[in-house]
Amino acid sequence: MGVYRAKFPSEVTRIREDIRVMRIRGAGKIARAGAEALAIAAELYRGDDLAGFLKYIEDVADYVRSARPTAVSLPNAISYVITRLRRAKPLSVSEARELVVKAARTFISYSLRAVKVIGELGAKRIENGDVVMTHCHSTAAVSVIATAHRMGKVNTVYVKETRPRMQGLITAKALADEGLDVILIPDSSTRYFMKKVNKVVVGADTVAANGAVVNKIGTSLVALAAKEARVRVYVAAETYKFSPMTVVGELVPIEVREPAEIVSEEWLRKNPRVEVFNPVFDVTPPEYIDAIITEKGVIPPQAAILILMEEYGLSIKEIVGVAEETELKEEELRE
Ligand code: RUB
Repeated sequence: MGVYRAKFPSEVTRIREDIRVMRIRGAGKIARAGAEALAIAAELYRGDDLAGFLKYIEDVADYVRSARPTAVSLPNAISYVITRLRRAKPLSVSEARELVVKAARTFISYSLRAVKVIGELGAKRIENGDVVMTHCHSTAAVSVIATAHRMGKVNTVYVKETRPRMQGLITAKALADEGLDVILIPDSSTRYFMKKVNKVVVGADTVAANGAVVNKIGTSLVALAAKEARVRVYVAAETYKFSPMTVVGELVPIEVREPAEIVSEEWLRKNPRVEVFNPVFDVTPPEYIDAIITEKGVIPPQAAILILMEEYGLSIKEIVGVAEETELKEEELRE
């Protein structure tokens, strides 16, 4: 990445670094920060060579997109801006710059509005007196819980601490500030507390075409415990968290972070025979999810493909065509 760094304004490299080291975190926030980085890069571009500008913006896009691998919201936000620029075929740098800035700002305000709408739609699924459990820190999930609280439906929320980065503390503070009674619990107590809970509300980094949800590691265990206890599981996710690549069978890459998030480097040095593995997201299959709350409506996870068809203008024929082609290729490979 050193090659890139010299080329881009420090404001852009700072945003990418903030995403990488998780000073900016959560799928919605990193998507908005990615779009903002493109707008800043466009605004700070000096020169009047259109081809040079277009190449530069594509390079910034690649650079920012690679900050973290799992949340599809980041590449989707970048694509939102870049496809609008490509489609418009601008004739000058100033026109191209304006297109980038406008598309980025449109994405950001859409995203912020979506979180609010999700709060309102999700709160309708919460019943009076519900006790909620949540995991990690999701702005969309907090929006649902806080809105339901303002409507007088929820008072108590169990918040998992979410090791190793303890994002549960951010959620606990946000919901306590909203006036909820917050009980912060260790991750390992999920099943123990599930019997006191009526609803689980979590966020998503990526929703696959089959309705599987990729979210903070441990989400799938919450869903498993909820299923056993017959507790409903809701996922709050804006539509730009749905992954178009999964339509053609691409797997969602799961980020693995440094061992130092789990144990100190000193401890590792003293115990050289111990290996640490720190995957930070997991996949919850659609069967464990009751509904996905999007800004466009509340859908069963199996309807995720419909969101993708609408978002990307794919027809059933195209999707089936792609699936058939993939199967054919696999058969060819087997022969
Ligand atoms: C954050 C996380 C959140 C989703 C949704 O992981 O898993 O549940 O990103 O968040 P990390 P939001 O802390 O590793 O980024 O609803 O805010 O988009």
